[in-house]
Amino acid sequence: MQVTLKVPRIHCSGCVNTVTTAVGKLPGVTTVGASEVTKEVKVEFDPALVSEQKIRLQLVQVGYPAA
Ligand SMILES: [Cu+2]
Repeated sequence: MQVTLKVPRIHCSGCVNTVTTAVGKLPGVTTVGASEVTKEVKVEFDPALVSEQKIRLQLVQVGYPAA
């Protein structure tokens, strides 16, 4: 399953690293693609192990809430 989230606070490659690391370490997340240009985070995940809600919660916890 794939979801694309808009994360307005991503503004540089440091933010991209923070977001990619935080979401990437969630069990069940297979791929994370973040961009400071589009301010989007594309996440591929196994819905049996993780949910969009958990991904959103993780983003909030590292200071990058999705819109
Ligand atoms: Cu930044």
